[in-house]
Parts: sequence; structure tokens; C-alpha cells
Amino acid sequence: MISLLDYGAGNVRSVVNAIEHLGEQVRLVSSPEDLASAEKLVFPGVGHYGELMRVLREKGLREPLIRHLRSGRPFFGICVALQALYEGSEEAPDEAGLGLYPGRVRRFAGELPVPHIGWNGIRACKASPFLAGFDGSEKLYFVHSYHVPAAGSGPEALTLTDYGTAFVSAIADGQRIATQFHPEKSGQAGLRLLENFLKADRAAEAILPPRCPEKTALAKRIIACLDVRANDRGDLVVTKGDRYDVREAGRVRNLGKPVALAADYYRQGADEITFLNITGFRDFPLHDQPMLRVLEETAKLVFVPLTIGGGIRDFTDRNGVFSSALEVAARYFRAGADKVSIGSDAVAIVEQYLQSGKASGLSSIEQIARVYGNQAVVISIDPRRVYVHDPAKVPAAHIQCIETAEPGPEGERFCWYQCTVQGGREGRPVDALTVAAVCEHLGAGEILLNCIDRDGTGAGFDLELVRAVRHAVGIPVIASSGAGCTDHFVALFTTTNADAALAAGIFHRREVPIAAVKTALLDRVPVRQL
Ligand code: 1PR
Repeated sequence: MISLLDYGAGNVRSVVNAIEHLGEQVRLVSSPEDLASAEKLVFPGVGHYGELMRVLREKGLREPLIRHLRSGRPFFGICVALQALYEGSEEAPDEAGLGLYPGRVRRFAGELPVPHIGWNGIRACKASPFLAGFDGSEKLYFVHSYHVPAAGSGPEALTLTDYGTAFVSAIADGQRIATQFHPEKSGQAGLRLLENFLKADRAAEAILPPRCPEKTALAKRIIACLDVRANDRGDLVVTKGDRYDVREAGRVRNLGKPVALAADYYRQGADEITFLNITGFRDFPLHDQPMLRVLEETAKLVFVPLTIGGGIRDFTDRNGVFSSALEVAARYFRAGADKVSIGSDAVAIVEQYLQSGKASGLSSIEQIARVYGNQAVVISIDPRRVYVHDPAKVPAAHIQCIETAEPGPEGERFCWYQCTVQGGREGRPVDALTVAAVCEHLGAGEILLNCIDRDGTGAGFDLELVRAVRHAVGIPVIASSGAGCTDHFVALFTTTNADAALAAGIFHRREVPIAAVKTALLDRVPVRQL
């Protein structure tokens, strides 16, 4: 029986799913007494360092946790739980850490996007039984803005990872292990590490993986997207539009079942799976229980990050019952989502922000980011090109134009990217660059950049759009819409700074396997291979 410390601040579902998948049973532990009786303890740390330390203190969990750690009993800490083992963090300078190791946690600084999101490698500092089965070429899934610097770290460091600077990505000390990455979201490599801990055998041989890189690199992510909606018979199906039109001969296109397709993409090596509930803007998602069930079922089979979008906003139903966007997001996180993606509501929030000139503090973006962290909030933008002859002639002063190499139908040399809401049905007087920048300012952690003109066309990503938005923000940008062949991914990653590519149609129609995309990229940019 594995004890899992559930201190109430985060979603522990994914970790429970991973442990159960490995054939072990989980007991959730949330009281000091239960914690004191734990033998093998897993501690998934989520969110803000200060919040974590405060909750541990207020719930009386801090002392029994320190006792467990000092006893030498088996312990697996994840993400912020690794950071908590040190003396303190820049994220909450007034909160003391557990102080098991000397040193302080620092924020990433420099040019690279923060948070550090995605699949990065490991360099082993020492041999360990925890590394059984690792050859050193594995990549694991990280999502964090703070790190334990490699410089000054002690003998506890098991692996280091590079992201602008070298940092401690795992520690191992007797039967204690902690990782900055998320093993439960790191595919087979993560499951292997968890298994090495769960089935730990004191006599096991210490392994030094033979193929560790000299320097690790963050992989460009390949994301499979499943647009989901009810078909005309009311069943949830994966569909796919052509410039957002998902009907063919009057019927909703049906490309398969959401859970089965997601599991298939996981097996094929997708780095993430995104579900977009494309009618979420009109059907309130908490009334749409099948979508929650799809997520729950998928999270039991898929051990890479899951994002869910569609209908994340405040909502009052016809009986006058109010649900906040935060509550909707919370249901999705509890069902197994790692991130939520906000579309129409983000545009409304930015319009309000531009009007008032200030953040309300109450928007869905701000509220969800405060509770679940910036990395949990993705902004899905659905822009469409609007051509103009004169960049000064745009409907509003804040709208940013770009000069385009693909002139408009009347030879226009400039365009701006108009944001739309409700699945492209309504254009708003605000552009994609401004929406991306304001959402970053309000706390979003990532931009999912669709493009209505390219969606479903197979004509390639709109590289001008990707470059412009990438330049406008410091958070990761996922380029979406238009992938038709492997060359389109190569062009994306070699001519823009996109952090990830999302595609749907070519995967659903089995035109290009995910592995073929990775193979095409292999010699040019870092990718994760199975
Ligand atoms: O506005 O917060 O309720 O969120 C609704 C979400 O649903 C948004 O993320 C919006 O992008 C999405 N959505 C709404 N209507 C559609 C539609 O297609 N009719 N899908 C839709 C958007 C775009 C991509 C697609 C890529 C790749 N789909 O996600 O998967 O374009 O496609 P491709 O590789 O086949 O070209 P809210």
C-alpha cells in the first residue's frame, strides 16, 4: 500500500492513476496521524511554494513529514515537493522550507520562456538503483518556473538538467527520491522511475545510464488535438473542421472515439493530448458530464499531459445557479486535466482590460492561475487574417499589423489577425498579438495559437502569425492549424521559435504517424523519441 500525501491544494488524480496502473494500491493521507503511520510515501507538490509550505504548517503536516524524511523510510517527492526539501525559495522568501538539504530555490532568469514547460533530458551525477532501465537518452516532462541550482548542490543530486542554467532535476538519498519533473506525466520513462521506487529492492544494482548527453535540451513538443463534440445522435465524437466547419453533407464529421484515439496517440508518442470541447461555448461543460468522463477515462490510460478547453468561463444556468470559471476548471483538474485552455472568455477579458486599462483580479485567467499556477492556464486564440493596404487604417489604435509576404486578394501588403469567439463565429475588434500579450500579463502560462485560415487545409502553419505572436510574448507558444506533411513541422521549428506544434487532421486520417514527424525533425531540433 502506497501512502499519497494529499494536502488539499492540488490535483493528485494523475499520480494515483500512474501508481494504480503499476499495480499498487493508494491510500490518500491528509492528517498528521495518517502521515505518521505511512511507510512508503509519495508527495506530489503542486502550485505555489509558499502556499504549499503554509498548508503543511497549518494542517500540522510539516513535523510528521520531516520525521518521515529523517527516518529514512521510502519517499518520492514530485515537483515542488523536491524544492520543499531545501531551505527556502525565492518564490516565497518568508516561508521556511523543510531544510533537509542546504540551498535555496531560484527563479529561472534570462531569455528563455518561463515556465520551463515540456520534455527535457537528464544527466546522471551518480549511479543509483532508481535509474534501473534508463539508458540516459530519455526525456521527462517538466513544468516549473523555479529550480534548485546545480551549482552548490550536494551529494543528494541524482540528475541535472539544462535550461539556460543547469539545475537539479532529481535527488536520491537512500530510499528517498524526488524529481523536479513529473514522472506521472513522463510516459514510459516516468512510469519506469515510479516503478523502480514502488518495487524498490534494497539489493538492486546501482545503474549509471550510459548515454546521458553532455548538455540536455528541451524538446519541441508534438501535440495531438482532438476536437470533441456531440454528433447529431448525441454521442461524443472526435470531429475535425475545415476552417472550423465540422459538417460534411450536413452531418458532423465523425473521426472516432475520444478515449480510444487519445490512448492511441499516447502509444504513438504524442508529447501531449489536447481535447477541445468545441461546443463548450454554448453547452455549459458541467452539464456535459460525458466530457468529464472522457477525461477521467483518458487519464487512466494516458501518461502525458492532458489539456482541456471549451466553455471555461463564469456561467449562470437557466435555474439561476452560478458556477465560476474556477469551479469549471477545478472539475476538469479533478477529472485528470493538467491544463485548461480558455478561448472566448480570454478575448472578452482582454477587451475589458483594454477598456478599463487595468486588471480586475477577478477574471478566469487570474483566478485559475492564482490557484493552480500559470502553467495550468493556456489561452486558445482563434484568429483570422484581415488584410489592409495601410497599417494605420485598422479599427482600433491597439491593433498591431504585420507586413506580409503573402499579399491579400487586392495586393494588400499588410494584415492583422482578428480574434474570433464562439468557434470562429464572431470576429472581435482585437488582434491575436494583443490578446496573447495581455493574457500573459494576466497570468496565462502558454498560448495555443490556432489559425482559422489554415485549419484543416493541410497548407502548412501560418509562420508569419507564429513569429509575430512568439515575438509578442515570453511564454511558450503552441503553433496550430494547417499541418499537412512532415515538412510543415520542419519549417515551423527551423524558421520560428515555436515551442510546440499541434495537429489534428493528419493524425486522425492516419496520413502521417506521429513517429514520422519526430523522425523528420530528429537531426534539426531536439525531440522526444519513444
Ligand atoms: O471559446 O473557451 O469555449 O473554447 C472553444 C475551443 O474550441 C477553442 O479552443 C476553439 O479553438 C475550439 N473550437 C471551437 N470551434 C471549433 C471548430 O473547429 N469549429 N476548434 C474549434 C478549433 C482548431 C484546432 C485544430 C487545429 C489543427 N480547432 O484545435 O485542432 O486547427 O487542425 P489541423 O491540424 O487539422 O489543421 P471556448
